[in-house]
Amino acid sequence: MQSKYCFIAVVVTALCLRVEATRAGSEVCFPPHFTFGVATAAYQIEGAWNVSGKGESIWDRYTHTHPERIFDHKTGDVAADSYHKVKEDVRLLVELGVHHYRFSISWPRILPTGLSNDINEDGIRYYSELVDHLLANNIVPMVTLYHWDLPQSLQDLGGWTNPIIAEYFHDYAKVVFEHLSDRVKVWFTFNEPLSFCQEGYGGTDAPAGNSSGFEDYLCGHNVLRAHANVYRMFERDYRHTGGAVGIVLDFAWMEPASTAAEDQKAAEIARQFQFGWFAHPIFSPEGDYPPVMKQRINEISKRQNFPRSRLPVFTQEEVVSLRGSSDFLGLNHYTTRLVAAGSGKIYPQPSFYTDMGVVITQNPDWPRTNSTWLRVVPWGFRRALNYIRVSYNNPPVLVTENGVSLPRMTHDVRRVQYAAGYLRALHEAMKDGCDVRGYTHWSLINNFEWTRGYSERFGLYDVEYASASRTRSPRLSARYYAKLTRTRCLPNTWE
Ligand code: GBH
Repeated sequence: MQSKYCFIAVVVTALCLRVEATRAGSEVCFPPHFTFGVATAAYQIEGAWNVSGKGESIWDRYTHTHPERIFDHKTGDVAADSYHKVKEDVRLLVELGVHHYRFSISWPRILPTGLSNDINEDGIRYYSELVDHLLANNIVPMVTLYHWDLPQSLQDLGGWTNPIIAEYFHDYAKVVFEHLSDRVKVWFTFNEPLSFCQEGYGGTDAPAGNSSGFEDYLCGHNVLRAHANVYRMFERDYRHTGGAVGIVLDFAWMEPASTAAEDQKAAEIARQFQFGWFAHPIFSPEGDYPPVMKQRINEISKRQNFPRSRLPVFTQEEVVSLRGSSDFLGLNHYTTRLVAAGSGKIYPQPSFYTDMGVVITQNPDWPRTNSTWLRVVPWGFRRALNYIRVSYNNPPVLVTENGVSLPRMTHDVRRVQYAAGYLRALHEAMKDGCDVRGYTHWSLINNFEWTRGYSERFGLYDVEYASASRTRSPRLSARYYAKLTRTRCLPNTWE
């Protein structure tokens, strides 16, 4: 009799332990100092494009002069009107319980002509108040100095293709540090140089240089020089404020299309062209551009009858100054691509894609979203993070953007699933040994998605663009994210 009860007790205990174990096993929790936040960018949310002394940016000019290039002929003239709704936006951040907020400063709002001899005090006031509101609510401000809205007057001088811009960017950064470095401790120089150099100077984003394989490399070169200038200036004059400076790079994982050796090699070439272009000069021990990039562009330039490589060359001094010029890596990651070996055909016309010489696709079986370029592939995130760990000696990484666009809806279950899937992959990468310090969801609110206008919606909060007050309302994903920020564990349910 006794042994029978004993047996039952053992079974019950075993079952209980098992339930406990599965619960513990399914719990995905992040360390106590892991920081959760959301991100936005000035031109995408602020509006007030010509208010209180702000100068014209290249995106103002582009949307006004080329409405046909923007979905539905939209502009960021008013956008989500965040210039007038700072307090309300901070209230949303408080509701989300985020630990940090990543936003960008509009260069022409602070320096209307782009040059530091003429400072627009109202621009300083706007960002200074935003920082104060954040700090008053225990939210760490993280500031991007450049998220694509170059002062038009500097574009008139050639923008990022003119080497002088490295000095003007330095002067602009100094003005910002001078006014905000007492309160802002986390800085990013650039958001996604790959995107704005390649699509802005090599393609059809503003300023639409449309000169792939030429102006995109000039842009990248000057952006890197500008980054190093600012990092070294900060190190010298502002390190005592206790702040840190990094750069934000975008990295879609490049998966070989097959196990064939040529496809494996092609994928690595793609990683070097799309990520190494900016990561190698800063994060590799050798510095400078990736060897494969230098070699391919040099060779193809020669075959196209150019007297020298279309990829500019750094001086030894620049190589040294760039090497190690980032306290951490800001990583924007959304999706994964498949890479196969290319035909090797070389056209007389320069092109970034011919230089890279591979074929990039996506697997049609991967779930689609509302952005043609974005398919849901969480495992690619883990691979990208591990690639960074192995290639660049495990730098501290802050995920500065990750998110998904969906049709307009309040009950956005798929956004919750996207975030949960990518955060699980991130958690796995941390178990692999990747030094990831935080995660930032793109985006707080629906915003102006560049040439896609308002047709792609990434917000945890919806914005009613048809109303003058641009009413914000939380989606299911906002409620989910609020649970996550409070516990630092992935919620098991989203209701
Ligand atoms: C981020 O870039 C931006 O930093 C942010 O401003 C933006 O709002 C967010 O994405 C969401 O779009 O030629 O069709 O393949 C993400 C990276 C976006 C760069 C899409 C490449 C490819 C367009 N990329 N782009 S396509």
